[in-house]
Amino acid sequence: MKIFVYHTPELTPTDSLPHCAVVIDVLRATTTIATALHGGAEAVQAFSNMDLLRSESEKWPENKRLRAGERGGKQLEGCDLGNSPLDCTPELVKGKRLFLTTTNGTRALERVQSAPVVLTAAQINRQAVVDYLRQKQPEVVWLVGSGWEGGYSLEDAACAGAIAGALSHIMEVGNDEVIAAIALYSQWENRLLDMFRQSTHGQRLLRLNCEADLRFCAETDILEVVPIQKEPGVLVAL
Ligand code: 3SL
Repeated sequence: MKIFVYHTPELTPTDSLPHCAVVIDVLRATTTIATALHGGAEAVQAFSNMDLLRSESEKWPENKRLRAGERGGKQLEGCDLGNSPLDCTPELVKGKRLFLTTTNGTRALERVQSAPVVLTAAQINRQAVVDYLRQKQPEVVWLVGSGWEGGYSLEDAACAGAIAGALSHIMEVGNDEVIAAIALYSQWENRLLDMFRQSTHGQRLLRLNCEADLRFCAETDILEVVPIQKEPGVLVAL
């Protein structure tokens, strides 16, 4: 298993695809996806574009759908939810499809949606994704950070390091970013919340009063769910 880390969708190669792509947006899209699926959502369908989300979700029965939209950390108008994982309670999401658009995470998913296997990972379901990779050992794996509007995100790089580090004895290093990500995670693994508070996106979320979200997103290995793409853009619990 050869692992590559790419920090943003923009840095991800366009002339090839891996056997398995793992999209990471710890703050907060992939944390929200894991939480919704763990809470019993039928699926999470990701869109980079709100208009498309609106038209596709119209085709779904009203009592079986939730629209979740975020830009710049804030809930989009016309949506039932923003992108807080804490809103995805089992009472709300059970049996429903979450139609989700976010600033970066859903764009990253779109970027690799043609890969034969697409998973999402966050700190909360890291071990479940590690176990999947350890068991399946896909030949080439890309860990794709969502970043922020084309730029690097500390928390996504750390989560990539957390995954790669746990597989270091059975993987081949694909690029230098893997080594850097492992080193980054080992520096912060016992102080992840501190790291999130210092990161630019963490600060943005704190300005929006999302301290509880930061705390939740910094929890490690608390959910045993592996979100996997079953058709382009549609993720279900494995
Ligand atoms: O960029 C994204 O996809 C979001 O996760 C950003 S936010 O945490 O909802 O602000």
